[in-house]
Amino acid sequence: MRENIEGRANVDDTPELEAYYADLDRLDTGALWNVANAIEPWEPSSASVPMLWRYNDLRAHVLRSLDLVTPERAGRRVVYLVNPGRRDVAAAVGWLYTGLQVMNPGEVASSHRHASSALRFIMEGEGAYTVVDGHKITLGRNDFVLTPNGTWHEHGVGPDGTTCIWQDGLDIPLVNAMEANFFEVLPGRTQTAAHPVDDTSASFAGPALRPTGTWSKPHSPLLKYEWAPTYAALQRFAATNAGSPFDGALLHYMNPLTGGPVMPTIGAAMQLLRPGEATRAHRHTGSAVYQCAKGSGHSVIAGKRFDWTERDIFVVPSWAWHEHANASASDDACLFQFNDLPVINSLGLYREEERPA
Ligand code: 1HN
Repeated sequence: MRENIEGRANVDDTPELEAYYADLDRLDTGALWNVANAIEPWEPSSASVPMLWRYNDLRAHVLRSLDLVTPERAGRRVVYLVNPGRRDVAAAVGWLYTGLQVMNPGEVASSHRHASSALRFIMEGEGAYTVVDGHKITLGRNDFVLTPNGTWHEHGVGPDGTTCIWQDGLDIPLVNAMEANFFEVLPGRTQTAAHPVDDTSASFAGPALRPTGTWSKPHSPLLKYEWAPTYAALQRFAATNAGSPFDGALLHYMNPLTGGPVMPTIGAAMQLLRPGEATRAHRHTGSAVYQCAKGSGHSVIAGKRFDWTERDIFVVPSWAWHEHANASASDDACLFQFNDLPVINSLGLYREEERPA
């Protein structure tokens, strides 16, 4: 029985209509009323399912790849996370890709650039670095680094370092959906460092101070957001502000020149849940990939509970109800996230609701 709702398609099949549809199909056309309800849903209905990947389950398999492939042969040694509803586009959620990359001391993953934007969040190991458009950036635990759209980038671990694992985040599925992706390999494999090490941090990570000069690129000139100042800022914020009932104390990583997101297509944030803090549920358009950077707790996503601890990765699909809770009564818990909110916002598609009590 079809419900007869005014303004929604409600046409019964008759032999005449069946014949008509067959004729339209032969002309590579179709009757809108047969698909209108599907292509114009009442509200977003994500193909992505809420997921959590336990680091404890993944880590050994990530390390196994060290003996199986080289960065030379594989390009990047990465185990990527597949959402069962988004396998066809290699997304972890929505139009966002994520994976775990591993490198041994002394290895280099050669330079390339692409139209998709990327980020890294450092999970373990010492001595990792990334070179972005000639800027060499040293990477430590819980540091967040950008390799924006079109920038040459290579990674490595110094000979005195240890095996390093980091999370990659990219908008590859989105850029492919837009049929706008390009990929190039740098002749000669590696860039020559054109600037002092960590110079973008020296220039742009000051306390709300910026150097003279202009910057015309659409991404943040600050390429690395270090953990220590991020955590210190979160602690100060959490001690003096109520924060959000839905997110606790959440700070957005920002382009220091605009106050806006770090890249045009990917936003990122770090949130702190105070000891014992449990947030209220809300839902909004836009997808997010989370990594627990500190502590432990759980999130309820679309009615399903996911317990997380340090380094676990989970996803919140667009328009899914979600709430977070810190498991500890004495320690704070921190969640890193990257999301597609810059795209959602710039297209005027942001919508948010709190769950009725
Ligand atoms: C990429 O460039 C990296 O630079 C990692 O480390 C993962 C996945 C898809 C496409 C490009 C990297 C990637 C990627």
